[in-house]
Amino acid sequence: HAWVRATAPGQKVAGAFMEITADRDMELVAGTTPRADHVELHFMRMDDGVMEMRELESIKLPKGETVSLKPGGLHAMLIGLTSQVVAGEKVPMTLTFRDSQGKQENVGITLDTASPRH
Ligand SMILES: [Cu+2]
Repeated sequence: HAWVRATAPGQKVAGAFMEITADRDMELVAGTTPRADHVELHFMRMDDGVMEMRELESIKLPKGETVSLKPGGLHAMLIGLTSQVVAGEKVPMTLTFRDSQGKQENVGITLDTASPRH
C-alpha cells in the first residue's frame, strides 16, 4: 500500500509512504512524479522533542526484508507540487532502484492519497 498525504492549499511538499520488499539486495536511489518538481528521500526522527529531517542519498533494501517508509521515519518527499494533492487522487510515481552491481531499474507505482489525519 503506497500513499501520499493530502495537502493543504498552497502547500508545496508532501510525504509519500510505502512498504518495499526487495528480492535481492537493492537500494532505492531516486523517485520522480509528474505532480512535483522533484522527489527527495528523507529520514525523520524526534530527537529530544525536536524533529530532525535529513536527506538521504539512498534507502537500503536488504534482500527479503520489508522496509517501511512511514510517517515519522523514512519517506519520500514530493517537493514543488504542481498543485494541491487532494484525497482520492491517484498519484503516479516512478522509483529508481539500484542493485549491488550498480544496475538501475525503474518501477512505476501509483500512490493513493490519504487525508492528513491518516
Ligand atoms: Cu521529508
